[in-house]
Amino acid sequence: MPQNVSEFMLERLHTWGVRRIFGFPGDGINGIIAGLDAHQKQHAEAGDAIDFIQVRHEEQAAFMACAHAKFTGELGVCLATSGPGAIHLLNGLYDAKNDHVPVLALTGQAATTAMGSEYQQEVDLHTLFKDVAGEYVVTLMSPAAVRHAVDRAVRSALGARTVTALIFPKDLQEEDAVEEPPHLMNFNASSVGFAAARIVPRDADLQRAADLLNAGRRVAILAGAGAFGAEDLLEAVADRLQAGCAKALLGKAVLPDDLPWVTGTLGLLGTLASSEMMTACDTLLMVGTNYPYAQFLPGNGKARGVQIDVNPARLGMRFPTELNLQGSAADTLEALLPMLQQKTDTSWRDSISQTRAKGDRIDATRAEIGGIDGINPEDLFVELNRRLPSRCIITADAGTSTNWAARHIAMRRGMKFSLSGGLATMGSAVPYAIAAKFAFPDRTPVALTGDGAMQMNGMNELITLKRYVERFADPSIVFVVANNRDLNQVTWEMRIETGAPDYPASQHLPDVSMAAYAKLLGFEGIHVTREQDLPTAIDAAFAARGPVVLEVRTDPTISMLPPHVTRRQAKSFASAMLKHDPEAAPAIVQSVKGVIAGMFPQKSTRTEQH
Ligand SMILES: Cc1ncc(C[n+]2csc(CCOP(=O)(O)OP(=O)(O)O)c2C)c(N)n1
Ligand SMILES: [Mg+2]
Repeated sequence: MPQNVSEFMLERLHTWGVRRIFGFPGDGINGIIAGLDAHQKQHAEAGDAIDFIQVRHEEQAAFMACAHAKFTGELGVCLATSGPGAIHLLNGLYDAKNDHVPVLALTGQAATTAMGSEYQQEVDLHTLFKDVAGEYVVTLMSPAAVRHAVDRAVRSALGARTVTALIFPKDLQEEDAVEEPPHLMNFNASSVGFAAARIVPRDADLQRAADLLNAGRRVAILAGAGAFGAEDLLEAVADRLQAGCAKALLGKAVLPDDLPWVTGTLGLLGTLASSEMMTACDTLLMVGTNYPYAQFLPGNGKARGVQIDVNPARLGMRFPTELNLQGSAADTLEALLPMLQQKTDTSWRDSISQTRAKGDRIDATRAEIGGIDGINPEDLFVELNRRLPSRCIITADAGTSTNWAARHIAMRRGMKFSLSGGLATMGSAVPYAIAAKFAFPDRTPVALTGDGAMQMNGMNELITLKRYVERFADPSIVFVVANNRDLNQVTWEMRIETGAPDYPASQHLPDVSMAAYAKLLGFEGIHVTREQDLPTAIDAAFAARGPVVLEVRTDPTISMLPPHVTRRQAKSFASAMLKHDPEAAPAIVQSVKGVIAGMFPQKSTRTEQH
């Protein structure tokens, strides 16, 4: 029996190497869902079929596809029905687009016989996806077009590192496939496969970059997610230049933080060492980063700069770099390295490690400030950092968890870290962690998230995990929920950026116990309300042989002020407090303690455990 369009499309994806699709059914994709069943039966003996992971909400399928792409480097694929299902995908697709990872969205559509009649669940999906999947979106109208459309959608997503979309009208899904389009006019003969180019600047441009970097006395590097795959070369270049290196948040796992010249993250969520390095450097080398906050880079005219990025559009955007080199990170650094002279003066790196030590002492001191209305979240993250299992995969949600993770979670070799970077959408940490578990079943994903994100959709997605948990020989996966009864990140942003007081109607959240909810699902739920219980609770969470929700009652009055607050931010904050912020009294007390800790960091009294 010939394959139908759906079966052929899935077989073609299989040939491309796709082995997992995240999705949710609907009658707009009945043909594709039935095709999945047929595909799996056909591949049962070989045991290599495409797996279908059923989520609770299509947005989560898109987040999982995005996370799969981020953590594995492969194409992520998600599937949703026409109309509402396709619309639900959007946020997760933008997450992938904005962070430049390859994701293919497959959706249904009204039948070709009904299209254009405002039919049930008919939405102009081609237009809807035109922006997010602008690189390639097509509504299939003929079985003979399926082969080239699939090939092009996959290749375009991989090549341009972006989102593409294939829209399948209902009736088309069940038509007989045309596996070999005829060798005739109006048909195509497409193929599978893609080899990414080695993109390296011309020698003369590399030499100019090397001259500029060789001339620098205090070189700072900023590395982003574009530097993944170039880790060793980055380290070699940094050593040659005796440079310090800060990391954009998405590139946090590019270099381990135990190297003394790695300063961690940069900016409002960054470290003192990164901030001071950017202020004091005379040369900046940016590698694979689209870091948006130009104000945290060296001041105009304060440093000379070189940038390396595979995408010309991202060059010379945030900082007036003298040399903007188009190139893939590893290939370009490899070509640059022999042109760099070995610097011998260690004083710049020495000053960086001194500032690092000072920043660490400030952070440790701040973490020891007792919470008023719950545990100090910094304490939670410091304790967590000491206990993270090796090779764990960390995901963080939009919210204060990302702040604390950025500053307090130190990357060790072999760990992975990601989050919704460019879009910074809430609700991504839980699906990211679940997708990480599917991709790396022998590792422990650790989702760092807030009560708001859990209430938004994290709770629902735990149900997805419940369905699949039995599959994993090692089912360890930990969800750390900072329950502060508040949309705290925004509460602080309003205070610091806008000078607006806390507005409970919009900012406060009902107190819902995520630990109790975890137990309802049959998972382990640990609820910590006293800071002295943190170490044992965290150890118990990582020792568990199954999913754990570690809910920590944290204090919403601990300020998000970074160790390097600007006067303007401090002023906005003070004016918010004067505008009768309902949390004013405790928030002021906590912030003053934080500032004092910044001025007089003491040696931590806690003993290092790991
Ligand atoms: C989908 C979406 N809606 C709104 C926001 C704005 N936002 C960013 S962080 C945040 C608060 C998150 O609250 P919670 O998850 O409780 O974490 P907390 O900051 O309290 O630790 C909000 C509303 C966003 N980033 N994404
Ligand atoms: Mg919260």
